[in-house]
Amino acid sequence: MLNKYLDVQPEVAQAVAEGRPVVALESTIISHGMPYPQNVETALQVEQIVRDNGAVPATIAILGGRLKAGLSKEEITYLGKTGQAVTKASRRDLPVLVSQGKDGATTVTTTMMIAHMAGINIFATGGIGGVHRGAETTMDISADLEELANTPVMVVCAGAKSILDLGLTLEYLETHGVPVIGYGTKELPAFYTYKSGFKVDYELDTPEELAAAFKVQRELGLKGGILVTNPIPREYAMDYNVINKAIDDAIASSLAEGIHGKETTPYLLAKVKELTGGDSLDSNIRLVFNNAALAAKTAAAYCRL
Ligand code: PSU
Ligand code: MN
Repeated sequence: MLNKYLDVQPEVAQAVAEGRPVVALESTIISHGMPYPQNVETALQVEQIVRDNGAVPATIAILGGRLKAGLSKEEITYLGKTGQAVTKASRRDLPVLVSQGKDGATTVTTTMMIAHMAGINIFATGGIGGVHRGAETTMDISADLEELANTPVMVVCAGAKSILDLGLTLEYLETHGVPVIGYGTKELPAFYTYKSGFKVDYELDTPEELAAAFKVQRELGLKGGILVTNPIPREYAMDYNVINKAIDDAIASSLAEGIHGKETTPYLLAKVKELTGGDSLDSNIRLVFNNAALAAKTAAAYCRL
């Protein structure tokens, strides 16, 4: 709370101090995950959905070298308009961005870190990073997994896109002791689809059950977070074969173009959207709304425990 580099918005700080529910939201999804203006519209609607479900939203970013927990509408609009020109900021980017007074859009990793510094323990997003396909040679494994292993924040997502190797991603989380929970499902959702062919560790069916598991994890003194995978509502899901063909084609073109490192995920997200003629964007927006509502209800349930 007393981190000298951290600015917590007054409404957020007050809710945290009074033990009221707060939900953290990331900003790479705004700058790198969706095009303008849908990114700004979505980010503002997500904040409203968090409020409608009983929690205070705290969108997180780095602005002018300050770690921000809670953004104004103007700050969200700035990130959305600047788009990919904002640095995508993972854990390794913080020292230089902050010391140089720069801006950064926070990934799942840095959003978890800053949320934790601000005393926020539940975070809603779309999809997490994970073990990329071909990681056995590229070693491309998202820092998001390591953060889940170490930082005590519950992350509510819609699973992970099959731009990743979902099996290896689950293995990595198991090795690091991160519980992977299916919300109302025993199967890992794959972001655009509610099916992936992979099982989750546990199915829990209510926000109260999610909150209780998180509470026990904290009280046992276990380090690390919990990953809640919340399937996209069926009416917004994409056709399994259509989306997987687009993902396979996107990966093939990333290899042909020699894309690597931090560019890989934004490249694949943009390519999939292009290949599906934009259909994937509507699904993407709907699943983020769904996750925001569940995270807010879970934050409220956690505060009642
Ligand atoms: N996956 C998605 N949508 C996203 C991201 C991942 O389906 O917006 C973003 C998140 O911010 C995530 C980051 O934390 O990409 C992971 O990037 P990398 O794979 O470079 O670690
Ligand atoms: Mn990577």
